[in-house]
Amino acid sequence: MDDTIAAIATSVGQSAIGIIKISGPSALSIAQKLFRSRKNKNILSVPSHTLHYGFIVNPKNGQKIDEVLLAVMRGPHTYTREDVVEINCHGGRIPLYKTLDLVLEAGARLAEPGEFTKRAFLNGRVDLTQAEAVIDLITAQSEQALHLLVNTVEGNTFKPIYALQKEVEDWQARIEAELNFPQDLSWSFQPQELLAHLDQWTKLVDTYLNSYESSKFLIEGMKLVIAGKANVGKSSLMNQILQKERSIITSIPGTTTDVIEDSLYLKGILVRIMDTAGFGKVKNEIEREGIRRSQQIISQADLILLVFDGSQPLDEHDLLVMDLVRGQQKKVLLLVNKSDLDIRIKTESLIEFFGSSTPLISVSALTGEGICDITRIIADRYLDDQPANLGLAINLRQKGILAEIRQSLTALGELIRDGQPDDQVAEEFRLLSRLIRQLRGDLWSEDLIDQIFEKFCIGK
Ligand SMILES: Nc1nc2c(ncn2[C@@H]2O[C@H](COP(=O)(O)OP(=O)(O)OP(=O)(O)O)[C@@H](O)[C@H]2O)c(=O)[nH]1
Ligand SMILES: [Mg+2]
Repeated sequence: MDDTIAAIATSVGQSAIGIIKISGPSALSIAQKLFRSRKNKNILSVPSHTLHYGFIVNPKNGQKIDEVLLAVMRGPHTYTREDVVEINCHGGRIPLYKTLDLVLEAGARLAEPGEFTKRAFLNGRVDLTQAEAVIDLITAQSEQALHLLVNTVEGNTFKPIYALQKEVEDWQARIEAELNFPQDLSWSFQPQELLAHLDQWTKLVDTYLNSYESSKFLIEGMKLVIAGKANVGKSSLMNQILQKERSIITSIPGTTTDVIEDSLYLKGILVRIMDTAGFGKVKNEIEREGIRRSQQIISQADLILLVFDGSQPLDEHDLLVMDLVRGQQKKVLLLVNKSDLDIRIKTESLIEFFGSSTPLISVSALTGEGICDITRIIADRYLDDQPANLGLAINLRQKGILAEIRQSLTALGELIRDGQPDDQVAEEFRLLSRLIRQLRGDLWSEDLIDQIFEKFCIGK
């Protein structure tokens, strides 16, 4: 980290301004080489956190490149804790890239994706969960997600878990002391006391784990896939839900050959809805590829709307999709379409196949009957407000570690109930405290850090 990095921090197109960010020990001296202040100020000696008007000038030939405002911020009170200069250029491709070129020629290195935030982490300004929340904040898909993530960026979301670490370490010390001086074959404290703590800790961790899915929807949106046999009315339902003519509908089976995507907001959450090619007798290469794509999209769904034609008994193609969907172990909403016609499907066999907790709605894409029920059930059953109310947003990495913490707590409970003070209990406590440190990023590996930060955009 002894080199100086630079990147364009805003998206490049046509905009009022565009910002080039420079961070590192030479940030100020690089700026000094390129910047001509109107009042002939020396950037190396201006006070920190000040803004200066002037021009970026090519030092080789004195040519003016752009009219800019230059922000000078000396470490450690900066995003990276290093010296930072931000050049506010005009927001076109040419002024931005030309200025960046000069910055690089003057001694900076082009930053990797996420490298500014990585430095903020490595320099101890933020912990890993805060850094991760920065990525999610940039891509967040709902206003609720924004509130949750700002909370994490500020460092509040995991405070209760970090507080738990202190308690865990106190107990660990106490237990290790007992093992070092075993006067007795039983604990010097009441096991009930520790069990009560374990219970409390488990409840806390469960609150986080239970928030994972809904907070994921808030941050990334929900992927809703409409699947089923050919000609059952998938595209008609897609259009009804969206209230627009998005997919092509015909009476010919195999009309939809590719995945058609659109989106809508339910409870302020982005729902990405995907219409797929129906399963049936494959007549050509196009349909075969369509079905392959349907299978692929089904495997990525958060919720599958599985559509049947209510006017026909189930046939082998329905069964094929049913098997495929059940095998995925995904959330499913069963839609029996064409309720305006005579119903010949046996809905009992569907319920038997998917279990009675899987919701089933009778709908008609032709008359619009039941369409409101689809969106209501999705909103009520799958998009709950819990994480927003609790202020919790957790990502997949954090969920993985929290699940391990949960397991470790269960294992500890069992060991304590078994009674004897032994080394295993101490070992489990050590594991617990290690896991919490991993969560916060006190323990990390190069690979993990690379994996996390490469998801960032350049300039962040
Ligand atoms: N009576 C009636 N007909 C419907 C209903 N929904 C769809 N249809 C008709 O069923 C046929 C197929 O509809 P689509 O929406 O194209 O069906 P699909 O499942 O997308 O078909 P593929 O794309 O071929 O897999 C069309 O003729 C629709 O008009 C309904 O609720 N009632
Ligand atoms: Mg279709």
